[in-house]
Amino acid sequence: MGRVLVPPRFLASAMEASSSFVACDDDVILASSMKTGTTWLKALIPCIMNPNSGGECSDDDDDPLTESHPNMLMPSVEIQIYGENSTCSVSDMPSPRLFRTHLPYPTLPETIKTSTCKVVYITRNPKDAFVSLWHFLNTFKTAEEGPAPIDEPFELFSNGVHPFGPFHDHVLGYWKESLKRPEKILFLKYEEMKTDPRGEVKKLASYLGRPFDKEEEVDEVLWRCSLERLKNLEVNRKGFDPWVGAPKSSYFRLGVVGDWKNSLSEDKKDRLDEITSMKLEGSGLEL
Ligand code: PAP
Repeated sequence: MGRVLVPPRFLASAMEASSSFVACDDDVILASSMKTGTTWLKALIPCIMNPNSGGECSDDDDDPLTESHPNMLMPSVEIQIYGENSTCSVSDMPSPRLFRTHLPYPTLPETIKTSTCKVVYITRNPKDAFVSLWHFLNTFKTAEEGPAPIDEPFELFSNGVHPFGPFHDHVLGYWKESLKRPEKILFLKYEEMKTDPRGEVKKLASYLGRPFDKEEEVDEVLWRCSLERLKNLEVNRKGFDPWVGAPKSSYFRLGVVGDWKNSLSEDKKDRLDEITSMKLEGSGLEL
């Protein structure tokens, strides 16, 4: 897998997924680098694709989000499907199947690229993605240990040592492909979703071939998938993700654009901004 860094315990399953997963034409694949707002999409996409179960105007009883953490609704190809404790069988999944992946574009299973399945990519300002990751990693620390100092993870992130490959390379891989094949990859930014959630969710639904008929449906889906609602659902408040071992609640934190300001020094901000402008130069992408 080239120089892509995969957490050691997921290396075998990531390689297996990369070489063995066979996509169907009507699959939807959600791709992202870590901590870019994927969980919002893990809720939105199932809601849009299955409007009769928790989508438009149905009550909480029919809403899969009240029963399952969003990680369950869009299982990860490299961790949940091919991982050691896999409980998901791809062949039993009803169509259209919904998956997510953190694999970088070059290592995506070939049939994801060659079939007509749709890929939704979400990204975010690297400073916010890094700070979100740091908070997430701290949820593995005990109260006695306290949060890890930010310097070391910052050095690693800045040097491209990041789960599933350097952040900027990950984004650029999908960005370049989305320019070549906009019908294949919908490229979304977390900041734009926060600024114009209605517009972005309508764009997402149209791309998925499930445009909304009524404005009320958009409101309903946005409410069902809102951070405030998901954070407070019983199913997301207690227990641990069985694959990664993280508290289920750790996928829902602040959701604020620019939260990096509360954790990064001016020096760190300048360093990451410099790396970002150097990496993205000439790509037409701004983060
Ligand atoms: P993952 O890579 O482990 O799947 P991911 O969901 O991409 O994580 O990132 C988590 C971020 O999305 C958190 O951001 P924060 O740390 O800056 O707060 C989390 O709060 C945010 N998030 C999760 N669910 C939602 C949602 N429904 N709406 C908006 N933001 C959300």
